Amino acid sequence: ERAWGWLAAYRDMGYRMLPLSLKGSSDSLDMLKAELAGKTTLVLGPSGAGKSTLTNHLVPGALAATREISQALNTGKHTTTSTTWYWVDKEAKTALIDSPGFQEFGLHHIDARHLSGLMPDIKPFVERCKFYNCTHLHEPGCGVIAAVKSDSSAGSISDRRYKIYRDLFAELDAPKF
Ligand SMILES: Nc1nc2c(ncn2[C@@H]2O[C@H](COP(=O)(O)OP(=O)(O)OP(=O)(O)O)[C@@H](O)[C@H]2O)c(=O)[nH]1
Ligand SMILES: [Mg+2]
Ligand SMILES: [Zn+2]
Repeated sequence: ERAWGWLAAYRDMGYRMLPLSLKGSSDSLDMLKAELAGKTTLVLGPSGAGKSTLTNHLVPGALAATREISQALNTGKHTTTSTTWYWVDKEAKTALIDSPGFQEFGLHHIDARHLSGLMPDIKPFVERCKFYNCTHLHEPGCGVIAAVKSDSSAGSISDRRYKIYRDLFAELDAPKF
């Protein structure tokens, strides 16, 4: 329930969410199958997220190795070490690509000043900023900061998303050497 709540900001941005439980039967897998039909899909996520488990559910005979997540670290163990293309159907129209889990998702090709324009929930408020080169971190008259403080559900930005903006900005703005 908590994870579903965290994802509300993404649902509001128009991303479709399918909750899946791969242990025990689930109807949601049928919805996913319908969604993937006729497409090539790359399965992405941190180690231990269940990418190979999902692959084995969708591709009978895939025999992709899966492993318990580390009790000590509560993270995956990088069980999958190479990227593999599987055909889901005999007609070879639907494909699934299982991939090794990532530890870090690099956005280093992005300029910190362009970040706000790339976040769909933050972008609409940028035009309300007083300064054209606003970083949305501390400036007076910032439309983004106003939207974070706003209570209205329509014209607002969630605290969690704004924190992600600030963390990414700091990371992208840090000296590279
Ligand atoms: N309870 C539960 N456990 C799951 C689910 N999906 C996967 N698991 C378990 O999570 C563990 C890790 O799953 P994997 O499929 O190996 O994860 P992965 O994303 O392929 O990991 P890497 O190959 O290391 O990137 C296994 O013990 C799975 O049985 C799920 O929906 N529910
Ligand atoms: Mg795997
Ligand atoms: Zn601003």
